[in-house]
Amino acid sequence: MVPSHDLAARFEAYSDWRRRLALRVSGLHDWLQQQDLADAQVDLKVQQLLERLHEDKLIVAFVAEFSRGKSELINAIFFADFGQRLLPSAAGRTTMCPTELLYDGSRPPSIRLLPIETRGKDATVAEFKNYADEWITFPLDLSNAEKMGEVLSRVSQVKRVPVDVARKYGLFGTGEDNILAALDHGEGGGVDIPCWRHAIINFPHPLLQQGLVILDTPGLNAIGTEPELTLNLLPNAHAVLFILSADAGVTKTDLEVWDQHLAGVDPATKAGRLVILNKIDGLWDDLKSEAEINAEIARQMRMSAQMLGIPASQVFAASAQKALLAKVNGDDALLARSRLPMLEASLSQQLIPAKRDIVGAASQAEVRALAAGVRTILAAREAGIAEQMAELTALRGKNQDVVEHMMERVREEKELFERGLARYTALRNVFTQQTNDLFDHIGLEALRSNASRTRRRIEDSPFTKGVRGAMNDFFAAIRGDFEHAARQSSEIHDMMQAMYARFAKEHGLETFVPPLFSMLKYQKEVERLERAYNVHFNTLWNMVSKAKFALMRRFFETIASRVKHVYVIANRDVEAWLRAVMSPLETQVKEHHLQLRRRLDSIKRIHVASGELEERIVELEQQEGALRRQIRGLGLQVSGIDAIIDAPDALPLAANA
Ligand SMILES: Nc1nc2c(ncn2[C@@H]2O[C@H](COP(=O)(O)OP(=O)(O)OP(=O)(O)O)[C@@H](O)[C@H]2O)c(=O)[nH]1
Ligand SMILES: [Mg+2]
Repeated sequence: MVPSHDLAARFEAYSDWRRRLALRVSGLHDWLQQQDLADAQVDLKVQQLLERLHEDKLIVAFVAEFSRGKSELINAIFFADFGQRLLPSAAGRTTMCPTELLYDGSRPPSIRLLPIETRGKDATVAEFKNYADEWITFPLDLSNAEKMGEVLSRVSQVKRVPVDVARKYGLFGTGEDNILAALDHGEGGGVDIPCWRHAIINFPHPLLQQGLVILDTPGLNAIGTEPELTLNLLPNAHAVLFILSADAGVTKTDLEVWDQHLAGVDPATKAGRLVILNKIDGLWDDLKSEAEINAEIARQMRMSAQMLGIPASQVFAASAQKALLAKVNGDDALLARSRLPMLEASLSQQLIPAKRDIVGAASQAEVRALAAGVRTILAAREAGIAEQMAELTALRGKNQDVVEHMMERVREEKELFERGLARYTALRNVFTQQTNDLFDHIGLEALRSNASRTRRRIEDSPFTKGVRGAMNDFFAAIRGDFEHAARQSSEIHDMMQAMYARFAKEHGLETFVPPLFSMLKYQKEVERLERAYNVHFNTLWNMVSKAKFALMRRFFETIASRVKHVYVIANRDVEAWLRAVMSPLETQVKEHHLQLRRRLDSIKRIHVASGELEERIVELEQQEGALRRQIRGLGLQVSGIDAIIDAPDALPLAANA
């Protein structure tokens, strides 16, 4: 299976680039270890960076009303090399639950299914992902295409249940009588509901192996009732493809799906939102000229852009079905006519370079920070050697008295510094107190109690006003906590800055300006969630009546779990920042102390045997040379990494065309 088309080629080039970058970063780490310059902090940072490069994911989601051809389009874009239809695609409602396609090498090829009954519990799909026993797993036999198709068709499974049960799971509300009517089997026979709430297909396709994640979503029947999709899965996707069908145009329900899932999306993240007018083969008419057909397709594309309120450049036409057929049969003329290659080219051009830039800039910043830390140590060592050298050179031809006097001076300096260490210890205590206070506000414990307070209030007063009030207070408390944390972190910053200045002035340590910490990113993310909540609250509220309570709870749980995610990241970042602010001082203090001891030692030795002086000077010169080589070596390592990050894509020619 050699992916031959543009998107696959670009994606492969991107993965290759990540691999080369990771190799270079490992190279830097090896070098630091050889040079005895890697401490636990460096090891940890490198390991985290490598993990991130390795696990980097690119998520592409497909959203539409049912039967627009989402699953077929996925088959055509990503899985044609497989020579068959991988995902079930058929008339009527086919995909019944959100389906992720990915590859996790630590598991065998399989499909994992989360039973619909889990909707009766509070936890979100993201949380259920941590509990393997909640899922039902079926292995995939890669050598048997037919059997595999059968297993994958489980995403279409439905079962008949009484209407009440469907409502209990929050699947249908009174506003959705039209859907109920369509699914109702009459005579008290109940309705068909999806068997599964979520599916994860673990499949070793080359693109998935490289970190691509595809999200196929079901049409109208389940959409809108799983808040997770709108609040979590879709905002996290790097690209969302919205599919229309040329035989239906933009219908009322298309607009509903669009409004609910794509219209409210942050303009900042709107990049990577494409609209596809599918099934254009329906317009192919042997009695019309190619020009007439193209004019009709162009007209429909313009209209769709207008109705959805997006630039025409973001609308594409395609025939997923013909594209799949063309790829399987190697029919280039049909493939061109299906227009899929144009869509793929645009998707990869919008998606992959942007992703590469983000990953490149983040990696570069981390490597630079790492190198800066090492450079500080090397610079301190260099300064120490220079000082010793000056001291010893001054001793040339001097008598014992002078040496003694010199020794006394260094000894005094050392004692003074050791007294200064008491201040350092006191500072550490204040630092710990302030850090604790910071985590009291933005730690997970704070969030947990805020969430359970809100949960109780929603239960006590499950009416619009009560729920709204509880939710508003929930967000207000979070805002307050982040504001407090922002003030606290800036206090820590100022205190540390003063301390660095003082150590620099009194003991000649390297001046270091600790970086500032900004909470803005997390505050913005929480604001985004609050906006999403405001947008969806009314829709949800009006849509459901009997199932309102179950749905509201799940809605809240989804939001709470997104907020928790923000907290987890904020906590991780704050911890890294605190280390970055404190550890240079620790290192400097340790190094400086060591220097003083070394200086004292070498003068002591010279005091005992004056012949040692010249030998000691030569030794220092050698050390200085070695240090300079290390500094140069570090520079070379870093520029090797920069070269990979800044290099243009090494794409095969065909893919560049
Ligand atoms: N003529 C034509 N039919 C298509 C095309 N793409 C998909 N179809 C057909 O449309 C029907 C629905 O396709 P699916 O891929 O199942 O659509 P979906 O959007 O995944 O639908 P749900 O899973 O139900 O939400 C199937 O019968 C496909 O064969 C196309 O480009 N041209
Ligand atoms: Mg489908």
